[in-house]
Amino acid sequence: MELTVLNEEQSPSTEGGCSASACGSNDDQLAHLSDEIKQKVHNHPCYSEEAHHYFARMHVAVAPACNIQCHYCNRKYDCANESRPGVVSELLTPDQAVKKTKAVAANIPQMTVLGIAGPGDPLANLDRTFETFRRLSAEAPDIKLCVSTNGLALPDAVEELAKHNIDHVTITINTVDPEIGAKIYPWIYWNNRRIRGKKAAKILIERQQKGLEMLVERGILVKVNSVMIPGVNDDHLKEVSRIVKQKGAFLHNVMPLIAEAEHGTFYGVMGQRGPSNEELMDLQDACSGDMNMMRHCRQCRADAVGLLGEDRGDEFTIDKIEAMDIDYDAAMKKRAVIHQGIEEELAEKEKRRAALAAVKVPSGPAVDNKHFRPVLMAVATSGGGMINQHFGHATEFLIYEASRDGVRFISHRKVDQYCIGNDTCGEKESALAGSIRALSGCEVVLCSKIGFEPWGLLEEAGIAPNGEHAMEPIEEAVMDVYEEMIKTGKLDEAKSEDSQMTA
Ligand code: CLF
Ligand code: SF4
Repeated sequence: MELTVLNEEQSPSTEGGCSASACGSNDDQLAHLSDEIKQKVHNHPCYSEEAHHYFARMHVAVAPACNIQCHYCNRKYDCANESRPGVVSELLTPDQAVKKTKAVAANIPQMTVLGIAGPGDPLANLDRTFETFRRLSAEAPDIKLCVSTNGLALPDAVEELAKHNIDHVTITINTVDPEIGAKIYPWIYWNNRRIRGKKAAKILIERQQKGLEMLVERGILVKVNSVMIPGVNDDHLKEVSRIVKQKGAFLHNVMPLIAEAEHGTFYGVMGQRGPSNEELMDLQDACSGDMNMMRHCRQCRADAVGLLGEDRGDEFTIDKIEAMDIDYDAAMKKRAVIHQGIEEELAEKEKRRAALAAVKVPSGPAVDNKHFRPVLMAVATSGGGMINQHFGHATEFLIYEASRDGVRFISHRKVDQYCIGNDTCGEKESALAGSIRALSGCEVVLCSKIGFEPWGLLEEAGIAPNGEHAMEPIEEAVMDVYEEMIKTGKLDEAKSEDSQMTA
């Protein structure tokens, strides 16, 4: 079937707790989907949390103009609906974009998705966006095409999107209430007029909802992005989640507002704050009863290249691409072999996971009927679903929660890399202190290796460094450590300390 509204079989469990799919967990995340939808998402790094460890995406910045104004955006920078604010991307012509896509696909065979996400709104730049898509769907048919939009021009573009086999569309929907919308969007440019206030927000909301319905009718997968703006739309986003799920959206990505005065945005200058890690996590949990949540978004640049969280854009500047001679037919053959290898690895991983799940961990007379609190663990990884990165080389940590129900992916936290060689750990004190602060709430950090100095500082901060699971699959290692904590009574102790504190 084409995707319409998720039916009972497909939809994530809503029976309280934390269903695998609803939480973006690794636990057989795709199992509840039809084969056709699995085919669409299994190698899309944004639509599948599992896939983002293995498959890469790239963006081409072909779309400079925008048709609305968001209070968290400064037009000098990329569209903040998908991108981290304050970032400027290299603008390309459609021809350069096609060359760049083929060059990246040939050199990074794990790249499966080409997205257009700015630097303005792709659908406010219809000619440039569709020329790029038209050419790529003909010349590079093994690449999935993806687009992200504010939705204002979407209803008029749906037919053309469907024609080019664009299976993945993101709409940024921050509200379904014009009162709230007027606090986020000062104006829209619509039918050759600038419209302001509630009237503008009402039109934008109607166009977004209509676009969503039209895409779903045509079987196109829709991801909804929402920027969480404390005090403006945070309480309202659960309602947004409910409505877009009801209309058939596949995934909801609640992103934190990033507002800094130096970005020159209205919110930045006015001192509007973004949410804390905890506030974001709580809202994602609250929304997850209603739909699949994305928790691994990295708010990429409009010219990002590589695995989510890494940026290899410097290897593919226009000068460098012009000097490359790409035989795309040969590249497609090589890509197919590599993709097949990854699929086989994923199938193996799935089997191991099923075997692990069958042995309900941990169990036995010593632990049965006892409550053990969940534990957050940070993981340093450079991809492949493995613990394979030195603590000091990490620019981000993936955060997992281990509990007796299993392991679930929670979020990622960015840090400054402080170690540039094996002997330099600890030299840049402030970056190290920043990393430790970023890991607050975590009790363990798993990495392939760690220096003496950070080891001591982490321990002082109450975070246990662990290098014993180097080169092991993440979820298995996280569960092993959790089991060990139970066996050695660490969770008992913490529990009794907690109860003493509350007594
Ligand atoms: Fe790009 Fe967006 Fe397509 Fe992904 S990104 S257009 S859906 S291919 Fe992904 Fe980047 Fe988050 Fe976007 S991590 S910002 S959600
Ligand atoms: Fe900026 Fe994107 Fe909003 Fe346009 S849609 S104003 S580019 S954040």
